[in-house]
Amino acid sequence: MNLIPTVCYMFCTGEKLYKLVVLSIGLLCVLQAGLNITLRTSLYGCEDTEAVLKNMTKERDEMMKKLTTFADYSHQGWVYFSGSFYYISLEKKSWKESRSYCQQRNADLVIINSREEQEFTRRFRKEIWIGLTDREEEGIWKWVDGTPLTTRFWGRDEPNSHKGRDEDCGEIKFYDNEKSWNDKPCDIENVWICEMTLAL
Ligand code: MAN
Ligand code: CA
Repeated sequence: MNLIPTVCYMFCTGEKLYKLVVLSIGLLCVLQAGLNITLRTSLYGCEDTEAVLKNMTKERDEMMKKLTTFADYSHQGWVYFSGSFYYISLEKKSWKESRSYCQQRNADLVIINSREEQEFTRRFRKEIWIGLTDREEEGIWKWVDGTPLTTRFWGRDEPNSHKGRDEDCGEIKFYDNEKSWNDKPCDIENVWICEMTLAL
């Protein structure tokens, strides 16, 4: 059998050639569509992997930052308790100066908002400045973050502005009793407790 005429018989006549071209274009279209879909899915896969990696890096960095903060504060004598770091001073200062000391260390005077925290501060068995004042408005006691009092642990007959004195700052005084807070003139020097709340 002569090959060239046979092939020509199959494809070279006008109508058959036309069919072949149409068929080839059709096939190419299907192939391209397939390729498109495959490429798209694998590319989306890549984007996903990239996002996951980015997220993991972010989480790692945040964790490292927390660990470093933890190590730094512990190293400088701060004590961790229930989500916060606390610092009890060795020296004595006025309420305002005590507060500045804390603020310079990314903290503030302690804000007591639970019985556990009250117990924690009381156990130092000292007269201690806490983050409580009615300096802005006499008789309206507020925490240093501006929140009003919810849990109160005033001592008996406190706050009393004793003998008409201006007692606008809060301290722990009667530490043998759960009701241990007292109002006292802000210029008196006390030890103090700073609190740095960790955003965990
Ligand atoms: C001292 C001061 C006062 C307090 C009384 C309570 O005078 O600490 O602030 O109210 O003691 O006895
Ligand atoms: Ca008082």
